[in-house]
Formats: sequence, structure tokens, C-alpha cells
Amino acid sequence: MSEKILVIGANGQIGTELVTALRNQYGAEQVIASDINNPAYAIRNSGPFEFANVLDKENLHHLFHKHQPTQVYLLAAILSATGEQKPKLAWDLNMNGLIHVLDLAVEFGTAKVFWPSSIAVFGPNSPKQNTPQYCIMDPNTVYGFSKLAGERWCEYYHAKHGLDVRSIRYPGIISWKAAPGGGTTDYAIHIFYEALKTGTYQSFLSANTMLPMMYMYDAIRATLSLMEAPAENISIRSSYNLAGMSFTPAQLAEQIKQQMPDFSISYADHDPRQAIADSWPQSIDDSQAKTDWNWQPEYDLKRLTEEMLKNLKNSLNL
Ligand code: AKB
Repeated sequence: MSEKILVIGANGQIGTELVTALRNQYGAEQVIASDINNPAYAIRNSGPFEFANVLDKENLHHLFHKHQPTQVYLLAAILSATGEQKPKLAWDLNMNGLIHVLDLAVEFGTAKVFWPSSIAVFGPNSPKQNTPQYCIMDPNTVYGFSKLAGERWCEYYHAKHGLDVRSIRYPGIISWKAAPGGGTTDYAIHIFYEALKTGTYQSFLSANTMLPMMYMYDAIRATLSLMEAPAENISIRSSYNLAGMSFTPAQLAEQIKQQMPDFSISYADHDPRQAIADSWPQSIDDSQAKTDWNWQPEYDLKRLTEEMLKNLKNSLNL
């Protein structure tokens, strides 16, 4: 059967690259990109696009009816830092957007749904090192507890309706094609832009704040591997822990200096995102993803830094 894939929230940091990867794999016409905002050039010119508002169920119903998707990727979300500024909107969008899509997937018999969760589901009392799949989870950001509740809904729809919904707890994702939007891990992208443009960067996280991170190439590979795995291999229907690498702002700055010896970094005195970062894990145990669908990251900090500097330099015409 030929696939029809609907990507909701296609203009974002992950959506932009996922749509390209899916169009390469399944054919441009099979992948409908959708977003509440006007599409970026690459998305608009490489295949079909529809406007979608996840809070408007009628609008989503129309899209499901028109395209009868066999797979849906729901990427529209408000991330951790923005979520603290707009808590009610973050809850509404992250939660009701998901429930609308799960309901419609059941109604229209969608074969598979992907929904991203995050390391933000962990909280101050979760183990910090090698954080296990199952442990105390007491997230204290709206983003974090909307993702944790979302995981429960995914597992529930799988159990009650047999919906094949799959999910990953993404770490901070580093990429250069589309800008990140309102996350706590965004410093690790801004730093590359500023290094290339000005040779210096003020980090909003402190020097030794260790967080789990991943290069976009690995994040896309992980997402596609999970979605392609046989259903019987998927033992987790809430969301899989996933790890790439962990580093601090100081370690990232050191790596950048290997290639740009004059680069310098400073640290902000106080930023509200520090408290969010301090509540999250420093490293993640992703052994279940390795066992169930052969997950193995390819990028380490050195390779990520080289790729980011090389690609951004080209795309910024520097
Ligand atoms: C954020 O920082 O909010 C996101 C995430 C880790 O989910 N990048």
C-alpha cells in the first residue's frame, strides 16, 4: 500500500528536516506538510502544503478526510522556555492538539502516529545520570508536564483503541537548517551563529550545565527507524528514552575553539532557563531503544561541531 504522510507543524526545527527526509524516502507527493504559518521556501517548493491549526478540530478533520493519511507526525508544540511565558496556551496546544490528532487517527484508521516527547518529562527528583526509562518523574515546567501527560495519552490510545502511536523523548536537538523555537537547549545552536558572526557568545546557561543533546541527522534517523520498526518490536507505547551525547556550554565552547582559536564565551548572571536546565537529566539511558529498534547514534561533540560550523558558514555566506 502506498503511504500518505501528514506532517503537522512542518515549518519548525524538526519538521523542516523531517519533511525533506520523508519526501526523499516516500516521494514528494506522498508527504503533505502542514503548519499554522506560511511554509518556508524548501517545504513549499518540494511538495504539497496545507494550513493546519491543531486547536481547530474541524480544520484537522477536513485534512484527515481530504488526504486519508496512513501516517501522521504531530510536531506542533510550544517548547520549555516559551511555555513558561505562556503556560495556559502551552498546555492547551500541547495537550488538546495531541488529543485531537489521536481521536482523528482512530476515526480515520490512520496506521501509525508519531508524537515527540522530551527529556523535559523528567524533573528535579529524577536521577540525573543515565536517567532510566522508568523512574520518579516530577517535571516542574508546563512543557514538561504536558509532555508527560501526552505520553500517558499515547499509551492509553494504544491500549484502548489499538492505535499504533510511537514516540521519542528527544534531547536538545542541534541543527542549522531551521531556527529552534523557544527551548532551553537552544543556546547550543545560538552559539554557532554568534561564533561565526561575531566570534563571541554570552551563554544563558552556566558553564557547567550538562544536558543531553543530539545532532539533527541522528534525530531524523532515530525517528524514521522507530517508525519503520515492526509493531511487535515496540515495547514502549509512552515514549522512548533516546541519547546522543551530553555536554556543557564550556565543553562546547572548547570544541569551537579547536577550530576558531579566537572564539570567546561569557555567561549570563541570571536567566530563567537555568532553573529549567537544572531540573533536567544530564545523561540518558536509552538501552530499550537500542534493544527494540537497534538505535545507535553516529555523532559525537567533535563531529557535531565540525558539521555545524561548516554548514552554517555556507548557509550564512560567510
Ligand atoms: C527544549 O529545550 O525545550 C527542547 C527540549 C529538550 O525538549 N529542546
